Amino acid sequence: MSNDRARFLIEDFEKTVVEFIRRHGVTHDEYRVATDFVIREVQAGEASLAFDVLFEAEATDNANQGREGSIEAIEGPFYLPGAPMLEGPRFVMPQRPDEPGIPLIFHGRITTADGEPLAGVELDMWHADADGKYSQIHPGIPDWNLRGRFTSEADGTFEVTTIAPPPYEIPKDGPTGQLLSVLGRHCFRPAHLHVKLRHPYFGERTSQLYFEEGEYLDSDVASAVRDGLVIKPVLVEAPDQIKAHGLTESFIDARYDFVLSTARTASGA
Ligand code: MBD
Ligand code: FE
Repeated sequence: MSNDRARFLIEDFEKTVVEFIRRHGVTHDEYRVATDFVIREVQAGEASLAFDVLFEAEATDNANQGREGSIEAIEGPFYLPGAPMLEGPRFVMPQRPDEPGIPLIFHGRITTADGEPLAGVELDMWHADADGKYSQIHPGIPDWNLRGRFTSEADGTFEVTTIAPPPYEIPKDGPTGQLLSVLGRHCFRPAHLHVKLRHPYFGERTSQLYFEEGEYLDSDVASAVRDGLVIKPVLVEAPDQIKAHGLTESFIDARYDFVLSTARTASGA
């Protein structure tokens, strides 16, 4: 962000808040409740949770405006850089030996808008465990559990084995949970996988995939579900398929094909 842009945004933000304070006759006590909220949220380890829930989808939609290729999604508050690089040939997300949850195979293909396969794209994935908890955010989970990086193959395909995440519930006892309770909203996000893609030419893209017919798709507390991000989970029970994927029980197959492009669409500026 340039200095000019920062100055423009900060000044307009200031003006907007000043008008808001006047219009509603905000008292000093009310003002202090608001600033204390920001401090409490950070102190509670919730980072940008409340802001991401309320506003991040809006900013992400702006970023998607007029750009060709797969749309981007909100990052959310729980991404951590530096996740382990997974060892092939079969990529398996870091997990406990007794990791609860139904196995999930997430796979697909990464291409340019012209359909050229993109090899060596780094996928950096993170998601909640079967209790709806993220490692290094919620206590009692090994550091890099269900966080890992892997790469696409020469033909642009990728495949990783993990477990299916459940819907995510924002902790009700923290500042963000309290705020949502004042608003009379539930604390749930639909089940989702977070993944960032990195490529030397196309740069970094942040995606997030949801599952068709999952709970809370229509009432995501973060209002972040978009048509282009919902994938179809297919339960696979055939013993030969289970074996072929190195598994011992039925699994969910979920596919998403990424298209990377730097081009602007006709509707874009
Ligand atoms: C999450 O897991 C998340 O992705 C967002 C946006 C907000 C809260 C928890
Ligand atoms: Fe999340």
